[in-house]
Amino acid sequence: KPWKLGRPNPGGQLGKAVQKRRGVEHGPKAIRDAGLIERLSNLDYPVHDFGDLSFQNLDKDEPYMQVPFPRSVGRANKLLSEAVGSAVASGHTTVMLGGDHSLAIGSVEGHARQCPDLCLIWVDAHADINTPLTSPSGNLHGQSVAFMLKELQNKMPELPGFSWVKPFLSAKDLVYIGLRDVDPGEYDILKELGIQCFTMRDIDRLGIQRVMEVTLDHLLSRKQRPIHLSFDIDAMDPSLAPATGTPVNGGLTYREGIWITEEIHNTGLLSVMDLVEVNPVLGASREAVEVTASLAVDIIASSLGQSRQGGPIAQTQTLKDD
Ligand code: 5AB
Ligand code: MN
Ligand code: MN
Ligand code: MN
Repeated sequence: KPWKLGRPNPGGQLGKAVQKRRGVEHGPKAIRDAGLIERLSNLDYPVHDFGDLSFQNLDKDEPYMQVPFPRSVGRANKLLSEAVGSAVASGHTTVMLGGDHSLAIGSVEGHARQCPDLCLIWVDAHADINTPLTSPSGNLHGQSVAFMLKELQNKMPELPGFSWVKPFLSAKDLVYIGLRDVDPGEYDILKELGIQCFTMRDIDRLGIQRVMEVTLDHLLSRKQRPIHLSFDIDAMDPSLAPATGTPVNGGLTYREGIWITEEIHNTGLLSVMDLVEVNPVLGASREAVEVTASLAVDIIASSLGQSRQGGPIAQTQTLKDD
């Protein structure tokens, strides 16, 4: 199966509240410069790079409540939704590079239009499930999941620019991995909806192998269906991924990150993945940017079948079973 790569980027337009965080729109270039296409080509699949989508900042895009530039971000996500939808429709496993995590709204929505029964694995230090009413910052990259969930429909105000997004995902079809910085309003939503969450504490307690076993069982035991993996690089420990906007100490180790992606690959059901929040402007040095981008390449390659054991992972497991 060939892959399509899209690389959209509404990061820089998120306005005053996050102006110091500018630069996330350069994430895709950093990931490409770290050798993504070559690495995926080594996996023996045809790779199609569809280049960047280009997004415009709309004039007179006044904040709605605290949310800056809602119309521009809404429009960018609509374009992205269409791009991801058509890549999926033509049978490709699709990788979306960000940019900030608000892009998951378009990416998952476009995927869900083609695959209404998809499930979502959200790997992140943050839950990104604030509504515009609970958000402490107003920032849309902390609200993406709230736009998707059917159960939150009556808690979401009509945000200008987002009228095209109708909630499409049930709380039971979502699992979080890596959480360690959850806002009070988010905590209430996660509890009320009974969403399956594996915080860093759960990973310490259970081990990553068990976490993935329960995750995949929760999502796939009733039926096999397409997986959307939304991977925020800040899920990884800041020592491994320093060039990102909202680093939080005590994140995933390199091996935990790779284990998660190998297990997802092994299902054979990965359909779309997002890799977001690499911000080259925030790296303290060139080296900091390079390690972050090269980690992103490792995570994507592992999700798409790069093995630590030589051959394809699934094949090596068969050998072991013999
Ligand atoms: B990210 C915070 N919860 O809503 C908020 O990086 C941070 O996509 C959100 O996970 C972080 O502003 C968003 C405080
Ligand atoms: Mn995120
Ligand atoms: Mn995050
Ligand atoms: Mn962010």
